Amino acid sequence: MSYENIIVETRGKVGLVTLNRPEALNALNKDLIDELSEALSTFDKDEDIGCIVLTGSEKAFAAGADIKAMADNEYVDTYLTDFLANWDDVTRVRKPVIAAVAGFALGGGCELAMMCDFIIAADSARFGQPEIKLGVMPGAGGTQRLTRFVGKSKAMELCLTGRMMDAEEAERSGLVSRIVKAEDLVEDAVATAGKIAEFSMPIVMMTKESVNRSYEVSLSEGVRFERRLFQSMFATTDQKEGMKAFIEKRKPAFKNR
Ligand code: CO8
Repeated sequence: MSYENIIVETRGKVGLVTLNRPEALNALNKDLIDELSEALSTFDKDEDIGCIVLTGSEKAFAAGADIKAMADNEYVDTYLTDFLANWDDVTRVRKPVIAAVAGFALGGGCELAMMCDFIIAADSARFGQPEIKLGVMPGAGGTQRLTRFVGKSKAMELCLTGRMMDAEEAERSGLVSRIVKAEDLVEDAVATAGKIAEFSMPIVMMTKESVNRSYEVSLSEGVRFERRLFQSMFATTDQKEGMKAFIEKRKPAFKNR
């Protein structure tokens, strides 16, 4: 498939997807989301790819859903077509997806970043859920995921006032894993992804699955789920190799088995 709204590249074992609608600060429309879903699913199935990075431009990761494209939508049509239903396809990707965010990550852009497994922010990054200013509210997980990341008080304030927070506030409140210089963002995210891609793929995927499980179940169920997965890892060749390599003081050669 050829893409018009995203750029898709591979860097070693890393799949890199760059949102590319510069004329609209990467505002998200149906075509872009369809292309993104296709690209992510292709990388997810590709055995040579171990981790994915999703990024935007220096000015904007994404300034939200495309306001011009949805301004005239009618309720019945949005209901019948289940508008936004496939916008969270990124959460169904089984390999890790890192959001590398510079500039604006607003509305659907902030929601898209939060659907990824973790966020690395450039010092220029600005996050917010400004939908309230448009007479709507977040529609792709903003009220839910932001609350889990930063807690009720800050999520409520951000959603009710529409104010933006800068990278430092986002890091302080737990939304982003760390901040890097804007000029180093993509390189840093790709290097981080490359490091993850060197580990055993099934173990990486199970680790992601287990962390994500913590959002869905009680602590005791989550711990039980984790323990069962941990036990199952002793059925893998990579567990044998990883521990043997440690004892023999050498680098492990994982086989993804
Ligand atoms: N939709 C459409 N076009 C946009 C958007 C957008 N969200 N954001 C910016 N643009 C366009 C502008 O209209 C402008 O185009 P033109 O030159 O043709 O007028 C161009 O991008 C550049 O923008 P600005 O001139 O406004 O640039 P500034 O640097 O002055 O301002 C801002 C940057 C502050 C980011 C400003 O553009 C802005 O406030 N944008 C809107 C932000 C917003 O309200 N986002 C929320 C949208 S609603 C939403 O996301 C609902 C979520 C639904 C679920 C999504 C699931 C993933």
